[in-house]
Amino acid sequence: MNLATQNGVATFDLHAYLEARTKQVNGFFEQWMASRSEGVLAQAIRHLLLPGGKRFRPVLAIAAAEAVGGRAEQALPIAAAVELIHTYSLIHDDLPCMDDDDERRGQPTVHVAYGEAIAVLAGDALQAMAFEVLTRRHEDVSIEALLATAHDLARAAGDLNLVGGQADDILFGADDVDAARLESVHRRKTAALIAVAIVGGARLAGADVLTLQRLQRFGECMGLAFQIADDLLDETSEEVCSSVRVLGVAAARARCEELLAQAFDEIAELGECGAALRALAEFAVRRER
Ligand code: GRG
Repeated sequence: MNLATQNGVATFDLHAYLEARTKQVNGFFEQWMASRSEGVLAQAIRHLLLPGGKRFRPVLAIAAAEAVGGRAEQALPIAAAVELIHTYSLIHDDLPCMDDDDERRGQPTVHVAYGEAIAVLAGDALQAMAFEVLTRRHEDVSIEALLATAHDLARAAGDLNLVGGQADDILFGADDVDAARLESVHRRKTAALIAVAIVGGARLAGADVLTLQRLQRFGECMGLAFQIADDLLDETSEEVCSSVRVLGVAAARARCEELLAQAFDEIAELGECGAALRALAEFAVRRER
């Protein structure tokens, strides 16, 4: 376990954990993408996928597998698949017909660098690639767990969650959004994908049903808190579904803390094995990027 010492007390070293697991995820993508073509579409995909962002979702999948006694390698299929869906959603979200953003992670967005048509296709390809990487042959992972995880990922990415949440986000006017509708959009647009990373990682590592149910609730609370923290980082945003616009800064902060406490409660049974997941949940709420 990654332990550091603070005032003589052992604490979880999140920095070292994030660095090691992110390296593992990046190594996986580098190797996997090396086997793809060198054409414009592959370049557009690489543009956002490599070197990538925080890799928060894949690291969560790995942490969940390890929390239930499994190994990082068992979680890699869902870790990679969720990151591919996340990457596609960012490419499409930046398009002129959606948020119309020119920059992401300090770089030109994919449509600025490669044109709108290629950006749409890069997103489409990434969505299919997610299921390709998840469902190929894996050692040490049961077919039943893979099938259930593929089903969960399809639900998290489709009309019921990611795309449905995005549609409501676009369709709602400022007067339509109260606290309940805000949370419903955030649940579907952000929390569902985070939860499927966690539950998928644990399921592929062989977790029992009760643990999976707890991890699902943990993921939902943490995913919601992650989105509120994101809104707090962008305090001046006029977005219709911004927590700061709908709730105000103080209430958004309070809700974030409440969700973090609830998330901790959900995985209390994991004890020391849940140290990485707790540290990641705390990071989701207190991060500065
Ligand atoms: C276009 C189908 C479709 C969906 C778009 C995910 C999404 C829905 C839009 C992206 C914009 C956004 C603010 C989404 C909420 C989720 C979120 C906080 C994304 C940012 O995730 P990070 O912080 O990003 O993990 P990095 O860059 O670190 O990967």
